[in-house]
Amino acid sequence: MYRRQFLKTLAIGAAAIAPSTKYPWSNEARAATSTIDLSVSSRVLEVNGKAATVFGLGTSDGKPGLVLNAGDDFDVNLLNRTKEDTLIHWHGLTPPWGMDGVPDNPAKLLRAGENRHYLFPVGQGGTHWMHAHTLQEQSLLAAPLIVRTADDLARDEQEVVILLHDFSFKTPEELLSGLKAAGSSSGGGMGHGAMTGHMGAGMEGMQGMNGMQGMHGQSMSGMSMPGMNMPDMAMPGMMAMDLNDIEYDAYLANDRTLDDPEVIAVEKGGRVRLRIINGATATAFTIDTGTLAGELIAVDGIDVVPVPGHRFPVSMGQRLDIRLQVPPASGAFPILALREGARERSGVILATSGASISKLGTDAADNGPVLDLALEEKLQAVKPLSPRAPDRTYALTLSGDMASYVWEIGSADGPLKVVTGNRVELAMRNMSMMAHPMHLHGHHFQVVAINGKRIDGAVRDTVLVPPMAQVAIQFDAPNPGRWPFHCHHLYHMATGMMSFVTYENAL
Ligand SMILES: [Cu+2]
Repeated sequence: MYRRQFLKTLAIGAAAIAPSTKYPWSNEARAATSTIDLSVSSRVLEVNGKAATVFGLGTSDGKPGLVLNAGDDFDVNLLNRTKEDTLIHWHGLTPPWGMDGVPDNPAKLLRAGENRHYLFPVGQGGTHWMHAHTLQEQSLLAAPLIVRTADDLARDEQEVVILLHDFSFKTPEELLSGLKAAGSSSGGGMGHGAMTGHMGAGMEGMQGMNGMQGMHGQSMSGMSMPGMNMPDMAMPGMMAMDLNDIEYDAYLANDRTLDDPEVIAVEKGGRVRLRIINGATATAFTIDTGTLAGELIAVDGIDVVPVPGHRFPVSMGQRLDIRLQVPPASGAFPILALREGARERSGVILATSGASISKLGTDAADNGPVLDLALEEKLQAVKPLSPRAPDRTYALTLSGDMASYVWEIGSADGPLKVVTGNRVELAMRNMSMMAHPMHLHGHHFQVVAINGKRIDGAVRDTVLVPPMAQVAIQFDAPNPGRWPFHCHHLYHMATGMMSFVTYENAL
């Protein structure tokens, strides 16, 4: 194929481009005829010129992540090569409950040196990922899990996988205790952590979003303005929309900062499919494709009716597949991830042969946009759920006590119980000042309402519920278990924003 020949024979201008060979995620998927060895290991990474010991997660040949073919088995032997107990969750796949990877639910942690075999259908294709469901996620225990369809393989399109992360030289335990201490000393939540998300910062981000309306027609209509649509919450001191809990030391794209970004060789006039994974634990981003026109074709690995644009929000746990057309002339095309409500950014550079690449700083001139539901409202699943009245509906309230840094999912309808074959609706209302990307394990759901308006939205596995917003999702229940339903902000989850959907017929 032309694409493959191009990739093999590409002559790189010696000094202009240093192509990365570190990320072989664009290699051919291996035939799933035998068990794949996948190891959790320890590795040393250089961040901001300093050495950092982090986790690695990859195959025995040293390659990070997994690339599989849709319809094959997920036939994996997971080996813990570290000195710590750990376990891996397959985010986006729908394994049987026993193989889901949340410690003691029900599987035990994998001890040092121990290995465990996983075997289940990998399902339809998509951009997925895998990560520890523990604080180890902060120490980069995460990797892409790409499942390609036959159509993906036949398409003349270059695949570029981008795994985003937030990085700190502090341990996750230190970060968590810092959040709790700052919360309890602030007497009401103002100023806990490194609060960069006061309304001022938020408003700048919103103006940024305003400015992009012309580009892809997003409106501010879906923006939930904290405090403004809740007149009975007249608390002037609480006008802070808390965007970022933690000031990180770096924001990484494929393990690198924009001071030394990955440069990915692309073909003049070629087509690129970005597979973007927000593996950050506590940071939302907006993807900015710069001068290249983008087309969003899938969210959380599941196809949507394409949406053109240059900027696309991606919260923690979520994935975006964006198709790009590279122009026929040579050039360098940064694909940036803008930190929400702040100036930091990360990203990679796509570059054709002969392109000169100018240095990009890690800080932008303006704050990144504040994430809202404007895009979510427009998304339409290519294959929606069949229309059906839910058998069970649960009204859920997302809330938090910033002072003690305790987060909660409350249900007005009791514990989340379902029976195999049910259609279930979860109607969430966020009564806190932080956004919560809500993730359901073991299932894909469809977004069916936003702020009270019914939609035939995206099918996905993680949906953002901004402050004071309401989002309802529906899913069918074919997969017995006690399935985690939680916020994908690691520290919200660790401090209580975790619940379970339990199949009462099967446990
Ligand atoms: Cu949260």
